[in-house]
Amino acid sequence: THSPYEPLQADTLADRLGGLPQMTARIGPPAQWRVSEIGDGNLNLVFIVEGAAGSVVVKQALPYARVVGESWPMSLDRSFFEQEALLRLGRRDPGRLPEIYYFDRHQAIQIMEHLRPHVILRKGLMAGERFPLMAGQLGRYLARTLFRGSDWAMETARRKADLALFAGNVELCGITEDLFFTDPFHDCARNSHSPGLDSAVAAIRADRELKLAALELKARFCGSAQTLLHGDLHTGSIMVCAADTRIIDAEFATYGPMGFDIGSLLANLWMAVFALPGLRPDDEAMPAYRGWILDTAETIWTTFAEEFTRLWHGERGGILGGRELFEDQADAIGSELALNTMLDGIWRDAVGFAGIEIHRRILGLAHIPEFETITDEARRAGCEYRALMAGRVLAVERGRLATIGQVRTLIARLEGR
Ligand code: SR1
Ligand code: MG
Repeated sequence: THSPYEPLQADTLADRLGGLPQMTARIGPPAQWRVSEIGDGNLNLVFIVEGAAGSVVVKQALPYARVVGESWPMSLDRSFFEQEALLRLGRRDPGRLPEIYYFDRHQAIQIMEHLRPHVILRKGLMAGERFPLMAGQLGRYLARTLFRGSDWAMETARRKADLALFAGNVELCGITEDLFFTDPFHDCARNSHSPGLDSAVAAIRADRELKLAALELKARFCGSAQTLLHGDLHTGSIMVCAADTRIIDAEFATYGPMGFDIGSLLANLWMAVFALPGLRPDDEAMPAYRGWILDTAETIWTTFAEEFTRLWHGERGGILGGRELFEDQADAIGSELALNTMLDGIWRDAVGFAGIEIHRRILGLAHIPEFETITDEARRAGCEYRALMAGRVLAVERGRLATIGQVRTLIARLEGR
């Protein structure tokens, strides 16, 4: 028997969790706990609990979408899928996720490592901070989790069981299907946009090529179960400091195409660049910082490709192992052709998904603070407009943008540089 689900509150948390050895062993007796609610995401409650001996983070799913309110009920099961995903992603790239100390499925409560001195990457970028090791760590994280969760690495029984398990995360997967690929491209009640974008929005809704690209990419997202994705890998799902990078918030985990996680992350870095002239119009350091963000995006992709190549040569052994076809006959060219075809496809998908992520963050339900906090409306609409134009090219011309250098040139052209 379980006590009925109840949301935690700062002033009830010590009573509710004070009996757990997983808490007291780490942070000391509940009488000395200080609790603050710090959640600013779209879905969950997040508390920092500090005690005499240390601190932890407590995350609890709400039975509705926090960003909208109780009118949008949302299953608590997402926290079970998040747990299952964190376990797998953590095994595939050890040390890159927070340590989980305790999970209560019925109350949808996770207790985890309090990452310090990390900050949310999105906030770090808005504050102009640099993180020298982050790009390499993220590139390797992407290659290891995406490769090791795929048919290139997993054997049949395990892979099919996982596929069936994560098929259960249907509600959150459905949210991604709608919020990314459909809502932004029609007049949906959940959408909003800056007033200065009215005519751009009308043009987007009449843009058949763009809507076809969104539909093709939606079909790719729904129909390609290449690997276990994080499923929401934007810069708010990454915590970072000078030495370390961690991935959090995996409740949108689903099987999908590898390029989805990569494209979501790159899009958020590119949007950070488009927002800079609005966020810091008079800052002389802005051009150099812009260059650092673009370099970071580039290093993430090149590190991903290098690490993916290393894993391909060293760890291929799953359903699609392919060694019988090439290496037994010493056909190195065949093997390299297969690898390059794979990397080309991942890149093309990533570019397309990045374009869609940009559109949904400016036109859909879930906006981002980089743009939202630009107080001058005209300036804000200008930044968003340039980002939308880039997003359109990324989505529609994803087959023609062969390198990340070409994306950099595109961004510079749209910014008038
Ligand atoms: C109703 S959920 C809206 C968005 O918030 C999450 O962080 C995901 O990005 C989702 O699309
Ligand atoms: Mg999140």
